Amino acid sequence: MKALLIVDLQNDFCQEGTLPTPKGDSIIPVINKLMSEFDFVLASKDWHPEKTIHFEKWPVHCVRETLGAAFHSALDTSEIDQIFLKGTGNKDDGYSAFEATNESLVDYLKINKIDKLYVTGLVIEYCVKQTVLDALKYGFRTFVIKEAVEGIYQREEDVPNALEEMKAAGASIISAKEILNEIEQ
Ligand code: VGL
Ligand code: ZN
Repeated sequence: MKALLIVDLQNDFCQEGTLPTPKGDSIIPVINKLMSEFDFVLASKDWHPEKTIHFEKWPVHCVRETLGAAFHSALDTSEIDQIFLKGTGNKDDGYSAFEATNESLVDYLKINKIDKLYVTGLVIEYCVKQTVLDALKYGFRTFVIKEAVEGIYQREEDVPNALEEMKAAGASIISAKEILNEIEQ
């Protein structure tokens, strides 16, 4: 089985958010188009309490139940099978979707016989990267869809470095076009 995982496509990481990715909104139509090609569509949310040590490192973002933590309104949420909430404690960062506390991502993947995980979303240097590295550690075949991930670009080289690190760990960096063609054939 194949799953599309959408990491943290929440208002605060989109262009108008408090921790914005300059081009984050541009990946949403690509993700919407990809959804119907997968057996499962999964999404993570950064879901912080109001007070957390995480906000000593970052501007306040994705406080649970606030508009900033909601999915961007352009994202088609009707296809999402399960949401994984992470960063829920007041002492953890919770970058990886595998650290979700409402539901275990690794158990969900195993129970549903998902062996291929296609990762999309925000932000590539942190949550996308940590999720991909964890997926590889657990032994899933892991793909990163290059037109469907974006970064905050604290430094220009951070995004290419993150891609390289994921690739070196065993991830396949693929194009959305390949998936759409591959499945249409
Ligand atoms: C993220 C920084 C802080 C992310 C979350 O979703 O990548 N980055 N919290
Ligand atoms: Zn966060």
